[in-house]
Amino acid sequence: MARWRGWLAMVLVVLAVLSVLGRATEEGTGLGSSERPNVLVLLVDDLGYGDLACFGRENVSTPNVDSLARDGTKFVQWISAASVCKEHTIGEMLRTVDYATGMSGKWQGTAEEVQYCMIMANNTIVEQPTNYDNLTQSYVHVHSPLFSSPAFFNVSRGGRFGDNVEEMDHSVGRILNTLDELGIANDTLVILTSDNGPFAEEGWDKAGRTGGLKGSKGQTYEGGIRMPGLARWPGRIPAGRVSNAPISTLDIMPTLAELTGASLPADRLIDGMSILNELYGQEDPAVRNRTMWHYCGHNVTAARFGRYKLHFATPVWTSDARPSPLCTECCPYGPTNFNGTGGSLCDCAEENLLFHDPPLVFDMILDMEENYPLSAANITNFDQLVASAKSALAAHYATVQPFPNQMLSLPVPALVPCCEGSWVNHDACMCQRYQEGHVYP
Ligand SMILES: [Ca+2]
Repeated sequence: MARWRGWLAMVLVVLAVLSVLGRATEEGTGLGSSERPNVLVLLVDDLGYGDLACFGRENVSTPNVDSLARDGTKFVQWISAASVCKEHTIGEMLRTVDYATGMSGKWQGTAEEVQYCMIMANNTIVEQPTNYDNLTQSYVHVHSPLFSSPAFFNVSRGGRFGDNVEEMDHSVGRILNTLDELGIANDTLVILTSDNGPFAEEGWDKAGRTGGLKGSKGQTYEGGIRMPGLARWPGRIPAGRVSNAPISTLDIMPTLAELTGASLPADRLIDGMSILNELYGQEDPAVRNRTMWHYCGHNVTAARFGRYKLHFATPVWTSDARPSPLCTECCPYGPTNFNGTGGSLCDCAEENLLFHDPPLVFDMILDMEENYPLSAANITNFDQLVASAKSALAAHYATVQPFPNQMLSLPVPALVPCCEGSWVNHDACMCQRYQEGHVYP
């Protein structure tokens, strides 16, 4: 069978991927007997570190995702690129080495911005606004507003969020089953992770869980940035292994570049690094001793230095003194927002941050909950560690330039994706034109 070599990124697990996979397999790309794998990246939206059974959640059932841990490697220190969502350009890179690439995902607005929501097939909007009633499986999971299809409504023991996680897991199962049916499971690297931690300010019933990690979405405490990380490539990635190497979602691109022979973009600095050795089960000192910068807005508020993590600034949590608080370690700013609706994340404005000099330092091997700040009394190299971090941060800042945040200026009609024409004419931004089997540009 002609082997399909492709990369798929999904903002959410979505069944439309399956038809892309099937077509691509039939057509093939004619790359001969290369060892390069198919690549499937599953990026779940707002799934917390503690939301999968294989990461310790007891009141949801996730057998399909758990199979990735059983048949592949589970990374317990997989760090998101940011504490809120972001974008990828991996598909463009892999096209340069003859991969057929595709993406299924979503552009999501709030409930009040429903027309911003759309379904895309490759670069084509095929439905706008999204009709949630028509979504058979898992498209919008596990992000609020937590729609469930009837088969998954009220089935989990983890509430509405648990229902969403189980429906997402079901979709992952269908994708993995299709890889089996097509006979390409052994030739396919599957990576599953999340983009950021739980949206705690939406309340306990709507948000995921961090598995005991501090903080949540929007924060550079581990609860906002540490994600479940799973990678499976039968015969290549060790099965049943648990890795505590510090991995970044930003590593996916350089890793795939090394794996496929693609060239990384040369016009910019690449923050990630290849983790191929770690995927193959070999400890890589460069990965283990790495530096990672954790941004909040335009500023680095925390950094990973090998096994240590330093906080230069932490959010000032808003206290909610009610007997049943909406959330803890969170920022639903002001008493008027303690009405059960939540909505605000901790932001990065100076007045809402507490600055630390020397920084708070935690040992991420011994204290991943970030409860016990270290000092010179605990570790002999404390002063040297802090000095090195400050020096490295200054060098890092010298390589970046502030860029206007386009999200703050939305909605700008020219920037809002629209079925036909421009957002200036809202009526033009409505369509339902998905056809099964059609290849969209
Ligand atoms: Ca997200």
